[in-house]
Amino acid sequence: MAFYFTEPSHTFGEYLLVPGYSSDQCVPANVSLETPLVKFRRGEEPTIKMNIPMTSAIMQAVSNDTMAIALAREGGVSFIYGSQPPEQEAAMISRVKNYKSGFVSSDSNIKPTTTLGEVLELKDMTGHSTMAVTEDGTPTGKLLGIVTSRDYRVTRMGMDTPVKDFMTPFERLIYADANLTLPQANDLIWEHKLNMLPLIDENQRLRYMVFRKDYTDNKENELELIDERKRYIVGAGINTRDYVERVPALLEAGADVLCIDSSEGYSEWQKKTLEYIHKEFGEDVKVGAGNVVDAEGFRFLADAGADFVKVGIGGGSICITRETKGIGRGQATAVIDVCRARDEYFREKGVYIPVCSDGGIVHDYHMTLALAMGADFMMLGRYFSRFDESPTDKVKVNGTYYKEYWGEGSNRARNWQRYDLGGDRKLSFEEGVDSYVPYAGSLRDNIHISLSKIRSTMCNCGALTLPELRDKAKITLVSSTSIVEGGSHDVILKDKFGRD
Ligand code: RVP
Repeated sequence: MAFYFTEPSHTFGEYLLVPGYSSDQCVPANVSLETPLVKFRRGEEPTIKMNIPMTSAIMQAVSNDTMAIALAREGGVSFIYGSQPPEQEAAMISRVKNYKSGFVSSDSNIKPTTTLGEVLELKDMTGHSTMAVTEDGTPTGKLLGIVTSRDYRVTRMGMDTPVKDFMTPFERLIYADANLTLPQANDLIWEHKLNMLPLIDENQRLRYMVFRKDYTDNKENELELIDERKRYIVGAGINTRDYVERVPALLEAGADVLCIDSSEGYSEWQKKTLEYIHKEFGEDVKVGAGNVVDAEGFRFLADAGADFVKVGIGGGSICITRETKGIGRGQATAVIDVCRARDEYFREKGVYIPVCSDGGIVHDYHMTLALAMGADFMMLGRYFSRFDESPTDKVKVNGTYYKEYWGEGSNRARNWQRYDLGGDRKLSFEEGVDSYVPYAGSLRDNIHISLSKIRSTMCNCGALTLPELRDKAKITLVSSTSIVEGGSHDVILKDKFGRD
């Protein structure tokens, strides 16, 4: 006879936190959101920790190198999507690892023969008025001069005037060596009252530009997540099919952590993948696995060597797995069950395997609930897809901006490796949709608001760290009537007033 769980499947929206005692030390500024990313033994420290409990989803519409840099800057980790050829994924990893904060590659490049008319066109297109003049017009060509909007007067000069007649030539430029550190570059900018400092190599080839206007951005972010060589930490998605070829390429490019990306992870495929990687590349290569939704699935992946375990089936905003296949579990119930299994495993074996709650976060308070229920960190797709840094197009519909967001199991992504069970090597049916989400602006602005809500709620619960939140949280299920009570009710909102 089938096994029946005694408890129904619940999701985050069905729970609330009940406040606990807050001392006068319980203020948001004292809250730490530090959390382990990979497993560690009792009494030891994990080799990778995050400063905020957020990772971005292994999805085409979410995690590329731009997202990874922006998120690492705030203290979290992106997992670059694996549904692309290994060399392309490795190139994204390598761009993150080689990124130098504050050092910008030139995006407006001209030659001495470029005309004023072409300069103006380029300025309209990029929105940037500072342009590097290189011998061959490439971003890394020999630097011959700089053009800014102070170098020309549109009303007095012919549109066919060549750049070489009005640029500031190399001999009159203040420039510096590409090996300069950011603080040194900023000092030069201040000393010489420059708007931009070009950095060149020993052959006078342009490497980077450092802008005065970026100064406040360039100051170190105290939560940024960097390795021992001060490079941003980045993760990479892999699958259970081409790991023999993909994993070495990603490691070579500098990936700090890998994660097997699968809609259902309680399988021999995952065990084989984990075993192969750890045997071939050693235990120092960290690999997360999943997704599972119960204690049994967790135990299986823990024994197979997973460095963290990802939880969630069918809860993703773009996911239709539950509708198409009838498998899954309410995200809150799944997190609670798996976290209990993680704690048991820790008591028994002395090994702590972090749990990631993946998918289904709609409101910021869902994040706090996931953490209170035991998740060490979250993986978010829809949340990050709305920001400037996601790789998708921003579109305007009826005066409102949206970003595109599609599932890995949609016909658009066709990530069959994520869903394949050893069958036809193709996506036999869709498990995801193609959609729009409201555009929300920059990652930094949004993340700061979400994190300040988490810190504030933690203070209400009397917790200054995530382990303390798990210990102290008092959580209640809510009735459907009290959910209505939770929003504004029995008033007419002013922005609706007077409309039909
Ligand atoms: P959400 O944050 O609710 O948008 O969910 C993102 C998660 O949904 C991903 O991390 C992944 O686990 C899952 N996903 C991605 N594609 C699909 C699909 O096409 N069904 N699901």
